[in-house]
Amino acid sequence: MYKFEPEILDLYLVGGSQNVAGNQARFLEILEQACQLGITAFQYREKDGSRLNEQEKIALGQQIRKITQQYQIPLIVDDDWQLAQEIGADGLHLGQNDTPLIDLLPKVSNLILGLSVHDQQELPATNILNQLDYLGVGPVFNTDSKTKIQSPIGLTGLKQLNLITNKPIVAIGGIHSDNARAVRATGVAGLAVISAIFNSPQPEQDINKLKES
Ligand code: 3NM
Repeated sequence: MYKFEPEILDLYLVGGSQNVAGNQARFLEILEQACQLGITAFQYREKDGSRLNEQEKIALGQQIRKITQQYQIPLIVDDDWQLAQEIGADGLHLGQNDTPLIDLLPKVSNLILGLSVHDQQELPATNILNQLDYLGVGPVFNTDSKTKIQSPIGLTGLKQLNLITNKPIVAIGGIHSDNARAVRATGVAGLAVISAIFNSPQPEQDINKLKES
């Protein structure tokens, strides 16, 4: 079990079987390669077109857990606190429309906790904010990886949000090796990506570029 450190946000990979057209073997292969090449956290996000049922999610989650444990990478589960506990994950990431954190707190107090925020209006009240370890902020740019996406906040919006909160921020949405440096220049703690790694024809090169940005 990991204690939260902002450094784990540095290069935060997000994904689920839907990001590789349901090919679980390919998914695990890319995850393992990314762990070897130095991602600093992984978020298991089975959503947006996922075809897995609960049992299949648990089975895939257990395989993910083995890989992340082997490489000592913190594993965070999106949205589903029961899945997070079932597979022994290190953290839980919640969206604005997921179960309210106030109701969940007693069940997830052992986990690293993150919340997705689009703009200042979505920042939670201080009593909730105090329970969170980090914020996921986006989409910074346009992205095809998420349905029901809000309008991009751009680098200016990201920088502003980073200035008004003291929580570490991981930026997300349309981040690739060619714009990573500009995103880091806003002062955020790290970058979260799906397609930049899962859809990359040259993952090794792209992961190195994302890390060095
Ligand atoms: N959340 P890609 S954007 C999962 O804005 C997710 O909260 C977002 O995928 C948010 O790196 C997004 O391929 C998709 O653009 C990120």
